[in-house]
Amino acid sequence: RKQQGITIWFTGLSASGKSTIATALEQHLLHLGRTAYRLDGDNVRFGLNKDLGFSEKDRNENIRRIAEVAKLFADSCSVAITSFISPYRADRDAARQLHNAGAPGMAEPLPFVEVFVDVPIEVAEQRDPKGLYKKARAGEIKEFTGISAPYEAPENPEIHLRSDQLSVEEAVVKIVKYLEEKGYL
Ligand code: GGZ
Repeated sequence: RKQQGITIWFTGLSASGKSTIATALEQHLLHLGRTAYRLDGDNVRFGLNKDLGFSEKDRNENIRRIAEVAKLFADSCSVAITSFISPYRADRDAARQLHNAGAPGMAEPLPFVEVFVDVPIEVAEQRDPKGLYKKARAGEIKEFTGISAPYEAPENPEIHLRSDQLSVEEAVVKIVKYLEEKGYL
């Protein structure tokens, strides 16, 4: 049976734990024998999207391109795992719509699973692994999500993780269970 491709779309604040959980999920899927590929700031913002910054317009374009790339991976039967703040609901909904429309010439939509990595801003700010919240508070970084730029929380994500109340392993198990129940794995 040909495996079905799928996009797993993480969203959440800086330092919410998106990348940690996404990396652990990718490892888990690879061990299961699935082809999985993670798109994140390190492999997208320094390459394909190196012309983009953090204005609202640039973030819209960042997410639009990432959605297109994720769809291509999903269309190739891979599990595309995206790990970006993706703060605007409309951008995430457009990514979902793109997957719902399916591949060109294909009737089937590509499954799209939105994973909200939810932590209170106070927790993210306390973690501050790169000192970015501190810089944002000091006005050294403009338009920083949660401080001086908006984060529009998902209203109806497929999966809602309180990452400060779950271990990374528990978060992965929750996602994998959902994927199994849906018959995506
Ligand atoms: C938010 C910023 C900003 C501003 C730099 N706002 O914790 P990080 O460092 O590793 O993750 C953040 C990353 C956000 O990039 P995304 O492509 O995920 O953002 S979006 O989806 O909104 O386009 C943070 C760093 O880049 N960073 N400046 N102003 N995060």
